[in-house]
Amino acid sequence: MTKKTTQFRGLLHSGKLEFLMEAHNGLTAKLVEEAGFKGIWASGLTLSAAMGVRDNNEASWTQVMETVEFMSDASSIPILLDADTGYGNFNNVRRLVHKLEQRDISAMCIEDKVFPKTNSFLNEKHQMLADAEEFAGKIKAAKDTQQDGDFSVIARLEAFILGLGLNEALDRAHLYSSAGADGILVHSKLASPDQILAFMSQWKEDCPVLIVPTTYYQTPSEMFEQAGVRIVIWANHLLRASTAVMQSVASTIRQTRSVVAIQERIVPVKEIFRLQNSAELEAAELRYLPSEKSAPAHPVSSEHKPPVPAYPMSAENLVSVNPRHQ
Ligand code: SPV
Ligand code: MG
Repeated sequence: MTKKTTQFRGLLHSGKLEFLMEAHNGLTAKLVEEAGFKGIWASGLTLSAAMGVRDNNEASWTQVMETVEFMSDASSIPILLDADTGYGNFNNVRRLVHKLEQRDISAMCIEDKVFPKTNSFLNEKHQMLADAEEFAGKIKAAKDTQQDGDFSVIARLEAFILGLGLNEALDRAHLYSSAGADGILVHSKLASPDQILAFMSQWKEDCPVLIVPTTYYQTPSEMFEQAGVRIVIWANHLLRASTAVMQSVASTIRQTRSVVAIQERIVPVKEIFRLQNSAELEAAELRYLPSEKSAPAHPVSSEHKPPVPAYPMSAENLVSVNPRHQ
């Protein structure tokens, strides 16, 4: 099996347009992989939203790390972590890279803003750009720290987000690329792809460009491909999709005092068991738990017997009830 870091590097340099899909926990990481995507964007926005906090570094970096570890365990495709500003200065970035490598996270993206960051789509007044040299130092520190040559460090340009022009964006991109960045994420919050296309027309370096077309989503992907973009990131769509469904389902159940109306719209419990790979545990139980033959010689007294369920357990709701596991 190709290392995840090598898989991610393969996406950066495949020579065609590739796509990353957002995930924010182990379950969504698995769904992204099952949908056929070749990589995952661990979005700061959706990780924090799923934790019930704001995208302002309210979740600590170790809390983020814990979640991406679940995501990595639940999937076999590479993860690009949206690591905000790197959670501090170059020294925090060094420790971050060390910890990401331990958790088999293939790549991280850091943005040239000041900690604590504010989501790029929120109030422009609260966005503060980092000093370019200081940010380049973080990139260098990350590249010097990584042990796996294929771990990737993506530098994210926030110049357009702050209303600065193409020259500022290009100057910074050249600086970050010469500091060792493996890719440049150009962010824009316009409804049109104009800033991205203008950047691409001037970008001649052999350093792949990534984009996040959340606001200019109507642009056909072919246009990005023709412009030379290497990776498109669908940054928040699973969280937004599930939020819409959860709001509607919760409200219907509350209003009808029943789940009948939504039963057909939700997955059966056995689908959740499949996603959790419960079958593997069943097989492991047969292998590792004592067999029926080696059960205790003295029968268990009736007062210790498990209670008989008061309702019929349908196969729809339960994979099995294994008495040896009770
Ligand atoms: C994220 O998904 O957290 C991003 C992209 O950083 S954005 O929300 O557009 O800033
Ligand atoms: Mg983010």
